[in-house]
Amino acid sequence: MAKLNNQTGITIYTTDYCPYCHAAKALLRSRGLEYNEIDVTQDQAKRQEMMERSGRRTVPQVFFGDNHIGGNDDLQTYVRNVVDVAEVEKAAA
Ligand SMILES: N[C@@H](CCC(=O)N[C@@H](CS)C(=O)NCC(=O)O)C(=O)O
Repeated sequence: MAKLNNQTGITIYTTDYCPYCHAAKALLRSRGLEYNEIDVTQDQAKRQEMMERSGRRTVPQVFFGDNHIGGNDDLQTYVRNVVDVAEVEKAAA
């Protein structure tokens, strides 16, 4: 499994006043991961782009490169699993 800190080009589609968006961004920041935020609150074209790329209508939607991770709940699970694998590998080394 890929190491989290090797992931590049993180994109997160968000809107204002969205607690799940804030939670997802806080998690990325807590891991030292930079991201490109696309605020679709007033931007219908970008919202359409998000829906086409993800097949979903809710925000946030997170991509690592072109790889669709999902919403905040998916991101939380993904990050936890990657970190767990890294820790297991370290312990086993
Ligand atoms: N389980 C989703 C929940 C996302 C969610 O409900 N987002 C709200 C905004 S905070 C939303 O997009 N609501 C609009 C809708 O449901 O169409 C996640 O973890 O990302």
